[in-house]
Amino acid sequence: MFLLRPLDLRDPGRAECELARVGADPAGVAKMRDKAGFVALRVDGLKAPAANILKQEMLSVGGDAAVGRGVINCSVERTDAVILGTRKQVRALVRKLRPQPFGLRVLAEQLAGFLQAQPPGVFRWHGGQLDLSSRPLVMAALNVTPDSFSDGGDYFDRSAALDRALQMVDEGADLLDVGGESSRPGAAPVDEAEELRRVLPVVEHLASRVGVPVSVDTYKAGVARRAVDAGASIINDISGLRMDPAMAATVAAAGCAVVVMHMRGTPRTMQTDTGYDDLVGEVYAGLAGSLAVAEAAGVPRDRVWVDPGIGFGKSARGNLVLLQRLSEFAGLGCPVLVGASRKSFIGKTLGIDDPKDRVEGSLAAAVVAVWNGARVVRVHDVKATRRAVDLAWAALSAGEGDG
Ligand code: HH2
Repeated sequence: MFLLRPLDLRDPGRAECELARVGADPAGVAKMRDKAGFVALRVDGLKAPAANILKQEMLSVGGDAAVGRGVINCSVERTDAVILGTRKQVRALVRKLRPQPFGLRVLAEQLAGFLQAQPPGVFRWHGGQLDLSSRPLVMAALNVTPDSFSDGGDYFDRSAALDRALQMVDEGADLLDVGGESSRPGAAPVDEAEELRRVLPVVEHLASRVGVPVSVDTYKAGVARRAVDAGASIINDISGLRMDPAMAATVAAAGCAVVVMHMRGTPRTMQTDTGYDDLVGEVYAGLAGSLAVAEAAGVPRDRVWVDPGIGFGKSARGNLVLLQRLSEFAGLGCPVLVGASRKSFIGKTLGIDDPKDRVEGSLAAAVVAVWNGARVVRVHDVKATRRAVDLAWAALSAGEGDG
């Protein structure tokens, strides 16, 4: 009997290490590392002739591509496709597709971009930056509202909000997210004047006194503008730049960073229909649409975080699926933020009604999120989350020593 064991070589660095460990020649290691990483890529809306060429070329390099069955006799005009192969095969495909017609040159460049993409190390905006490479960031939620789903009324009083903010920074928050309107399912909108009255004094106070950036949770361009003037660095827009048509231009003009989150409908309507044909595909397409809005308004992509919007128009099972498949959102090329803390899917899964009693479930969700690529977690229980995600990060980034 031989000692036969599986290896997890999705990470090219780990692949190099394992190939070198059996004594492979360094030149061979460089050639083989891209054979270790398997890639599956979905591409939507190919013309039928393009799909035929894609399939043939992928087969010719030893991989494959799944396309709609009507492609072969051109009984469909367009099809979606799934490209299956190693990184090396996809690299060869890029070379083969570049001279081809039917839009395949564009696809070749997109594939090349995907192969080269590196996770962003530093997140910059006009006047500030955050390091994304040394640990996951903890964004502390500070709800200056009477009715937020888990802490409504706790920090509605200004001095209670300020005390809590300082406490959360002490506990390890990397940024503070101030919100003046609850977005819990069924919540009614708050008018702009009231939202400003709640949020602005807190932002002003914190921006000059805490050493961490302040973000503001709003979908209203008017609130965003005043908040940035008061010292906020990031706008956290749960509508992904869609509810207020002036938001994208406001963010571009302010030079601040922005979180674009996926939500179907509005907080008032979002839980009426939580069914999707392809949940991850639709959330991904929605976020890609938000990125296009940002780009068209002149917001550079490296100033944007994306967020699949846990709890915003999704079923409990849908939220779990989003956590499970979170790594797919890395394809958007922006750092991924996840806000699962205390949400009802945790209550439903574990049978816990009181949102404040959902700490362990929230920590598990934060760890799964970080494990699957989230660089920022938006949470209420800062101290516990800091420890949990730091441990997850330590395990993720542990080197291959003797230990
Ligand atoms: N969740 C909430 C609010 N804002 N922003 C982002 N980017 N991602 C989220 O998941 C997210 C968010 C809901 O939580 P909370 O603010 O605590 O409650 P409420 O909306 O009731 O104030």
